[in-house]
Amino acid sequence: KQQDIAVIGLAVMGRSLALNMADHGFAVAAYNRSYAVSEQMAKNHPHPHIHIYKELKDCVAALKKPRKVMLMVKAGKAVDMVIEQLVDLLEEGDIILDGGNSFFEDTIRREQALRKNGLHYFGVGVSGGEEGARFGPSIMPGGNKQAYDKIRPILETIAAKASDGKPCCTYIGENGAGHYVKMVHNGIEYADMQLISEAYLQLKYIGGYTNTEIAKIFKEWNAGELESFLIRITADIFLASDDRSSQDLLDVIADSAAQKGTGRWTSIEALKQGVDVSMITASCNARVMSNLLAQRHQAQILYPDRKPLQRKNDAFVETVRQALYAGKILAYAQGFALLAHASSQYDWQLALGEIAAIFRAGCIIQARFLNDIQQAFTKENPASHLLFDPFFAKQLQTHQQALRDMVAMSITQGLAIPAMANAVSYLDMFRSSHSGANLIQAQRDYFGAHTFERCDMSGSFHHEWRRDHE
Ligand code: NBP
Repeated sequence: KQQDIAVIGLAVMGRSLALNMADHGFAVAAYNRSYAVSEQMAKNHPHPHIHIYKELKDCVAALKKPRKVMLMVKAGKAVDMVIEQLVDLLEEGDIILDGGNSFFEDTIRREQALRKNGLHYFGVGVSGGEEGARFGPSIMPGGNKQAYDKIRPILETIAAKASDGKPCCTYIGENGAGHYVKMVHNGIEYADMQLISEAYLQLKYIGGYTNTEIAKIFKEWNAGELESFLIRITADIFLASDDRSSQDLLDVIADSAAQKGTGRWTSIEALKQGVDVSMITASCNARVMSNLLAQRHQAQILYPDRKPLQRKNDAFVETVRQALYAGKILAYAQGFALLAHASSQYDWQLALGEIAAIFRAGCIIQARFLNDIQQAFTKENPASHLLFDPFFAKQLQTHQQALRDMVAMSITQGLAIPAMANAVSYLDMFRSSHSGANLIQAQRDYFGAHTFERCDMSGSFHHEWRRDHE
């Protein structure tokens, strides 16, 4: 029997995706560079629809035409190495899909190169970790639109299904669009996680709540407008106890966070595009600073912590909740603003509403309020920015005071809340009638004759500043 699709790379993600495809009845040809990994998979996860091949050429030869080969190998040069091997084994019209976290510029380059060989190349963002890949991820495919129809049945079948039954997979755009959207998804994920950890610090060090109490608070939050995968798993995290000590597990986990790079890519890309994603950047920096454990320890002596306050009451918890929700709206608004800008920059015609829709299940940032974002961007004449949408404008009008209060309280208390602080600054820059840029223009003209524009007449002006103070 001929195989429907090949999965190359059988580490955690490839294995899970292959099993997911096989569960849905697709015949999967599976291959891993190190055969021992393949054997391990055959032993631990045998499946009647998965056929394992020792040689890549045999794996490819077993495929129905046009052949579909999905790469789930480490992002970077491994992808180029596998493509190089595949080029000789594939023929015109065949399709390579890269399901890893590849940098979108690499995807643009690879798509262009393979097009010359008559091959279709899809950069496919896959979110949801192992669990998502195994039982239904959110999938963001970018590549040739006509060729999408050939891979659509497989991708849409294995994708997560949102509450309305729709698959969390949709054609995103040409070349690197899918990986771009995945990158921004991860950037938003960074900001969302940072906001949640700031709310945790506030509940603990201003509110004086215990982990068990915070778990209960998060459970309650998850029944309302904050409902999301991240809030749900965080509630569980507060309840886990350490089996090596009698402490809560969270309290023995080292306070220093790692990063693999997709958040940083988002931040660098946004700077290049001239789009403000300050909350994502702040979240990357928070992880960077968290790693300076020795320095932080030393600085503690010079600048000690304030004594935790005991603001334990329901009104305080509600203020934290509203601050978190307002922060979350602003973080997603920044991410979607970057997508909107990139869409025209790269000529991708990104459908922001569709993108919000496929984030509703399967992925790490899945959240109830993505339904509202979807609606905001799919209505007739959608707003140019999420903060102009009437629903979100109303939400922020009612919740922004809580965000300001929590930022002020945290700063007074000496708690690091970079995402929330940047959320307030972003909102204030966004809505400000006086940004201070008039003074900056004057300074630029003073020292560099950069010229300035006037409010009352058009044209470009220069002033001989030095004379004023001589
Ligand atoms: P890894 O990113 O750890 O990659 C391991 C796989 O790459 C193995 O199959 C390995 O084969 C293969 N590989 C390497 Br390394 N170099 C190779 C080469 N030169 N030629 C052929 N194969 C090579 O696996 P993963 O964690 O399953 O992730 C796969 C992709 O999915 C990555 O891009 C990752 O960023 C992305 N992703 C991961 C997650 C997650 O939660 N883990 C979520 C979303 C996306 P070997 O066994 O022979 O070394």
